[in-house]
Amino acid sequence: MPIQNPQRYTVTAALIYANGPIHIGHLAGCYLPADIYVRYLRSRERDVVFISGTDEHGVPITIKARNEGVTPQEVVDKYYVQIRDSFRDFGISFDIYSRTTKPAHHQVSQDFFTTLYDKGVFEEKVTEQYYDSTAKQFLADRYSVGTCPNCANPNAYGDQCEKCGTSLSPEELINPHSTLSGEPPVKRETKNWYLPLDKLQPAIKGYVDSHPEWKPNVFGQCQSWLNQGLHSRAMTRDLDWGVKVPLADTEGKVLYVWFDAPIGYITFTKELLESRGQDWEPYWKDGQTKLVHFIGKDNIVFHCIIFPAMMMEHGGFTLADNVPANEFMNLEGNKISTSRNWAVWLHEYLQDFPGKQDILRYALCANAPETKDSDFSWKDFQARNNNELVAILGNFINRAAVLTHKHFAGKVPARNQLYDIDLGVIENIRQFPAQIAGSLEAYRFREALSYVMDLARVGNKYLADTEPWKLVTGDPARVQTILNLSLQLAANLAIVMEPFLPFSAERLAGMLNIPLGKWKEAGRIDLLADDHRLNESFHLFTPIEDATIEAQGQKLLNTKKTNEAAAHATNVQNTPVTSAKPEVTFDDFGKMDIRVATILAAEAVPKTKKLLKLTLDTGMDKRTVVSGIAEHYQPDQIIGQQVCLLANLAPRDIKGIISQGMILMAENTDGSLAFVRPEKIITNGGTVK
Ligand code: B3M
Ligand code: ZN
Repeated sequence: MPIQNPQRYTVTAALIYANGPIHIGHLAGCYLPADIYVRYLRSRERDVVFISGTDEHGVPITIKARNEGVTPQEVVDKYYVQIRDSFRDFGISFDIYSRTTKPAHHQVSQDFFTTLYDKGVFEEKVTEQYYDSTAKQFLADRYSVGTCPNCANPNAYGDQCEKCGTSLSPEELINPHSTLSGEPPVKRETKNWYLPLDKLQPAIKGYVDSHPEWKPNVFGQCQSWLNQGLHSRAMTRDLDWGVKVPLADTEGKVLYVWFDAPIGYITFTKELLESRGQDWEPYWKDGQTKLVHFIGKDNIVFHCIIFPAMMMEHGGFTLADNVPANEFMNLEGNKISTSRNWAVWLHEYLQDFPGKQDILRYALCANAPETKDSDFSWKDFQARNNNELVAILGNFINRAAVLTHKHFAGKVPARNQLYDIDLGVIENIRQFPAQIAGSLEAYRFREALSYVMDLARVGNKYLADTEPWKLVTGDPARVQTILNLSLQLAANLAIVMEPFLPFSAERLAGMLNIPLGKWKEAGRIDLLADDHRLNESFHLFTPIEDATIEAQGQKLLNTKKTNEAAAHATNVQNTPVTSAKPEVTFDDFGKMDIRVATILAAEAVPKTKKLLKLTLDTGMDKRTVVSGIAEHYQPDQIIGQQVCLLANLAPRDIKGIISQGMILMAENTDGSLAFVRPEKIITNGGTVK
């Protein structure tokens, strides 16, 4: 059961591999919901730390380094900065964004390992592991790929199938091959330390079973793995990049990246609280702490099964209260893919839409893949902005502010007599914050956001129903009441929209000339005092033009074309080479003396249809060649053109003319002919080889 009335919260967001920039899928799947949750908790003035950073170990990093021809350190240094800055630019408000390559983290993970080792938790096993004898390297994790034994995905990695989420060992792959050499691996003995998940299964099951409130996708996946039966899993690897195994005689061995990475949450909490001069332990070791891991669905097994097992065996740690993993977000109907550049990259979005982070935050949250995969489309993005942010939220606030400036010199008018319609609005202002909070506490962020918009709709409807602009001369007292309540509602909106739209909430508070309030103030209708002066009004949101959206569509279309061209090129290369003629050696080819020559003269050979008699300048001599091209070229068409000549063909007598060589022609499938000639002018006699 979830912890009731926690004293503090430790909220983590997945430590993404520092091997590439981040895109909307990352934001929608993990970081945005985490940020919304944490901003809400801060607004509730709860004690919360928000922890994240980059995962800088493991095979995904070394593979990237290898592909780019740089060191792993260079890869992580580059992407750490880029990723950190993208998150900062989108207002993802981590308390710390650190890195697993820091020495402090190596120390914490080694200590953790040593504790488990000393307690006798690990099974020490010498096993045969896949080895690439060409690359001279063990094929840990993603270094081997093959077919998933669970779902038949042909591109499953040696540690996990990304299609069905199952965690794997390389030897479980069907038809494995090395990603280094492409060869099938051989086996070689090596020693590693295993976490006996099979033996720990009852304890893990007890933990998972005690959380039936977890999201169905998370709870269901865990149960399915438990039903299949857990296997013991190596916690060390034969690799040279990572946290060194803290045991004697373990040169060339590091901790498994999924052993050290989640410990990063602990290291970074420690780093944060030590920098604040506070004790970190309560955030991980106190039963009154609510630990929540935000992740994408491919990380569920590690956060719900392996990491809890490590923590249980270590002892003294609080286990996660919830792991609200999202499903995946697609882009315009296709899976987001880094390698195919099928993504909206955060840094590119900001170049195209400077200062418009909140629109993306809004569109991603409104369409978040909370219960099933969802799809991001630019049309939807435009509609969310134009029909919701502009037409509902922005429009309401603008009307209330503009009318106040116009009729009351920008000062909040006092309320007068209240009617049923006003009381209805007051009741809505009172109730909505609790409703929004309820959804947020239950990790239903889409629903929470829709309630925020519903509150803005209440404001819009209030203005539409009461039409204060028509009452300015006839009933100014009534206009005062309507505008007062509308502005109070706007001030409430600033508070409840802040977790979702932090940039706009700040700007709205600025327009209202108030500090951004805390959640406990929401629900009240005295957030703005009578006569309080507003600042200049402006449009919080502006419409996005069709042309802007079309430009984004075009960008994706270009990506698609590039991918198709690349796929085509790959297919062509992969077509097996077939030949109508027997194989020749290079020496066979080398016997041909092919030269560039220029046609000096050409005439038809009498009494033939096909033959032309050509005089050629071969650079070595002037010679006659008879060629069967009369049906394709007129003599005067070809004089002066360069051709390629097989110059050492034995002379032949053709219709009484001695032909000294042969012109090279390419033949089309329809039988038409074309000269094979150098692409630039070449001196006559130049060789073709
Ligand atoms: N680095 C996987 C990923 O980037 C992994 C997450 C670690 S969380 C502790 O998707
Ligand atoms: Zn699979």
